[in-house]
Amino acid sequence: MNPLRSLPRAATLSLALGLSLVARAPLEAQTATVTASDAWVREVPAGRAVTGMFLLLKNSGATERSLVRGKADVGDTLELHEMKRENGMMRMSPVQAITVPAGGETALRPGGYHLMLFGLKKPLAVGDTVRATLTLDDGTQVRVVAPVRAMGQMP
Ligand SMILES: [Cu+2]
Repeated sequence: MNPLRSLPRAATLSLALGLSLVARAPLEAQTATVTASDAWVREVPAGRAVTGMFLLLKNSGATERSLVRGKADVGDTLELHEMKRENGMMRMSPVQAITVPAGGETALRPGGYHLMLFGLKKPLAVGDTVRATLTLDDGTQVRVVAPVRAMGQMP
């Protein structure tokens, strides 16, 4: 092989590879290391426009990730909440992020972290399904399909 001819070819090839890597970056960002499972939403009686969503977040990656926001198809707003005991009372408050440790998991469940759905367009009954999209701090998104469960039912 003539090295004088193959050199520019190699340069062209690596340029092409470089370009395709750049072009593919948004797709690779979609291969999130965080997945959601066991998702469910608490049943909402008529006259109430707020409910909670619960799920398990697992991080298979080597980097800690944080859930920073989300959106659900049934309501106007989705907030990240935390429920804590304060002076003997259970209080809930919004949090900026819910972290999922590298190689670990974070449970969102009644009495702890949860997602709060506000501005529900209609009551949610057992058998209904809620779809949500959660966004992580690296921009990746996790899609969630959550069945509605009865009020008192805990997983
Ligand atoms: Cu809440």
